[in-house]
Amino acid sequence: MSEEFGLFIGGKWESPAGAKRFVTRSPSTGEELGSFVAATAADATRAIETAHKAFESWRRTPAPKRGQILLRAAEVFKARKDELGSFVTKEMGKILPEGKGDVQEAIDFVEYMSAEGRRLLGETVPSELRNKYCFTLRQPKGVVAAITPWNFPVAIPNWKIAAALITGNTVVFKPATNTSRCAVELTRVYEEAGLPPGVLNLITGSGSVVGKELTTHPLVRAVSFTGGTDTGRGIYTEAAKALKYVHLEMGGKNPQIVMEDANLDLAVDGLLFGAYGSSGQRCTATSRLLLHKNVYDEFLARFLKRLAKFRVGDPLKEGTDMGPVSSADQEKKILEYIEIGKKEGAKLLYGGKKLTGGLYDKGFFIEPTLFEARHGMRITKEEIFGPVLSVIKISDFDEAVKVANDVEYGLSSSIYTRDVNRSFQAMERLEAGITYINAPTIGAEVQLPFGGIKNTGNGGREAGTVAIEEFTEIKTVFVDFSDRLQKAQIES
Ligand code: UN1
Repeated sequence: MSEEFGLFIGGKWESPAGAKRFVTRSPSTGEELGSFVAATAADATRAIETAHKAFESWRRTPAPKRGQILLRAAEVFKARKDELGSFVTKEMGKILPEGKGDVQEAIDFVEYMSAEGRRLLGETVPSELRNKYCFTLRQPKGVVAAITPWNFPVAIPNWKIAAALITGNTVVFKPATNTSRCAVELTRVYEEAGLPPGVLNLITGSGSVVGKELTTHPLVRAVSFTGGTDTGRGIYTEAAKALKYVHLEMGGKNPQIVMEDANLDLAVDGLLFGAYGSSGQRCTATSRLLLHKNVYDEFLARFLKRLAKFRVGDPLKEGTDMGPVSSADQEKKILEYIEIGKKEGAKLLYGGKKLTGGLYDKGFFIEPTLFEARHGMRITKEEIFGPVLSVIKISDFDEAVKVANDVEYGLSSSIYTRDVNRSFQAMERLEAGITYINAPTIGAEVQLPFGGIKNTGNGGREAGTVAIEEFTEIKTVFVDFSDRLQKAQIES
């Protein structure tokens, strides 16, 4: 029997009597990691109302004081980093160094946001009239729904939660079901840090049951979502009817361009990490290699040599390069895409199979896969979200940019070249929220904005100081100390 966990509402862990439950399991071993409440719409309503009650007092808590609580949370995350990192690895399968990296990204961001409590900058601008001041304030929106994915089960919820909390919002947190244990542990960190009751509430369970409540309830003022494009589109449409602010972070089809003058070994290292890190299950994962014809054979020879030594296995074991994919559903979808690739005539250069035998039989292990493809095939345009990379031959820089941009997404992008002019041209011309020069498509840092264009998002950014914008309203204030009626636009 798995350990049972409840919902966290109003500062209390509760297990509603007769609640339906579900378990999460390790995608490498099948081991159960906990039993969780499948929240109902009524539970979601209760969490929203509780967050709303807590809002008045939390918004009036001075932002630097809110920051102190976040700083304590960062300390607890630090103290529990190894343990939480191993929960990430156990529950979604990325290798332990990446599991710990997930937690480190949360620590970095929570620390960073704690200091924002002493800024929350507005603008002071001159008035056109005498004896009058004009400035702006940042104010919280109210109750925020954070709907988060399983691929970064600690970092991504924290991007939303810490930014929402520092700005004075209260939160209802709805994590992906298959990383509910990470979500419980994360919530406990804030509880231990002394966050007042009701300020952060956790509801576990499926999006189809509680999602509607979170996107339509009038007390929810903002919805911040990271996940699949179809779900995001649904949320956006639903929430629009209630005029809610929605922030969406969705798919990617991120290219790594390798030009003829690139440092090839560096580009090989970057590609291994970008394409197969977290088993390709990052929104920022490299899924297309756009390789210049002059170095095509040489680069692939070096890459394939490295792939032959790539170790897929137990993600908790030191030395493993890649763990399983996160679930049976993921495995099915990825294997289907591999079949699609073969049917559309892409040539399998490496991998392509589900791994079996020994420990592989207990989990969802797929070989790192490399297709030689033509631009336009489905595998070169649709997000696979797995360890499947397509290489496309390109003749020159213009073609590389054209192919890179000819997809519906625009999250991350990368170019390997030693030509400084080309690097700057790439920065300008690649249609993506993020461009790396001589580095892989993954590895964003929290003090910079994160997000994408086209169908990756709806215009907002997470992380960096722009994260503050996501969760605040701007109040414009005019202070007239002339003691008479002054008429803007009319008086001179
Ligand atoms: C994601 O895949 O949704 O840049 C987030 C990176 C990580 C964050 C990825 N720091 O790959």
